[in-house]
Amino acid sequence: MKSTAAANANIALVKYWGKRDSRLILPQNSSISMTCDGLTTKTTVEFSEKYGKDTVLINDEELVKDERDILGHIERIRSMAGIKEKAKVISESNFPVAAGLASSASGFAALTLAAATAAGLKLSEKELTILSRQGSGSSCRSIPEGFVEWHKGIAADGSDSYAESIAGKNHWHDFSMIACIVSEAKKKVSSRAGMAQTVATSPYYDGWLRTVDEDLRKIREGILNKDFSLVGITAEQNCLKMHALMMTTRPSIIYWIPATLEIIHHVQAWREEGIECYFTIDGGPQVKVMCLEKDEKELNKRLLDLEGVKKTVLCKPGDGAQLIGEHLF
Ligand code: 2P0
Repeated sequence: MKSTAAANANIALVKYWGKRDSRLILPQNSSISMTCDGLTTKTTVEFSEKYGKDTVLINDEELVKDERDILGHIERIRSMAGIKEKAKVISESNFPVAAGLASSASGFAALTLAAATAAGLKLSEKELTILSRQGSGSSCRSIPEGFVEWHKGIAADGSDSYAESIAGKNHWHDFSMIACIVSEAKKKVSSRAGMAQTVATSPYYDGWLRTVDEDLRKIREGILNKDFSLVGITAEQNCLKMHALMMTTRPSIIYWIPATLEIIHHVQAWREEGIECYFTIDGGPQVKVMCLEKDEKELNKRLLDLEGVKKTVLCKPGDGAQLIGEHLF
């Protein structure tokens, strides 16, 4: 009753921002992301009678304040499997947690696969995405490989709200994403709270919903045809629309710091100079720069030369969640 899984974070090209059901975690709109090979979480789960309670260790820190309801997710899996044993969970990520680099996505995806397997459940990839979604929405997109669409679904029970790969990890190796870390501080407003506040108060939320299907269509077409300009322009615009929602929410949510804006301005200037690149930003200050492989080295060097950039991680379309043989305990 012990299993270990590895899952990569995913970065959305069309963002998930807003729920229609917060208990089942059902989104208002579909979203598309890339599963990123450089941002990985490994998680070992063991269910055993020898444990008197559930314990969770994330990056060497014991879970005290369970803000993401990780214990609720373990209980969900335990009750699906019909077992009683308590769990020991150890999880390690190779990138900063809780600063807007999709750590909850890779974390919940790895936890879901490891815990479901340790509990004896035999689930298809689609079933795993539905289960992981109930822990944290965007984590369902970290189960499949490469470029992934999370279909919002229409059923009230969430049975058709799942994620699937629309192009595998080898489909477009030329596509690169440079994740720039500009701050390792924990964010002040969680995505969960931020998106609820947005749906309730941003005057532009209707506009987001009216235009998101067009963004999804363009991103799908761009990925399938490997049309970098179409993907880049659409993803950057979609990111700016999401941040405009955040900024116009009451109270306003501004995740950007000066270094975020510094990168935005440089990306635009480099593009004018002829190096094609685009940015996207999630619920935090970090910026992910999209480019083609031929420009990756030069752009990475330029990004590292900027004062506010502490570190970069180069990402390619990566593997979906997988079981691995090496346990963390
Ligand atoms: C995304 N984000 O599509 C968007 C863009 C952040 C900005 O999905 O409440 O941690 O657990 O479903 O998945 C972050 O939201 O929220 C997120 P819950 P989650 O990647």
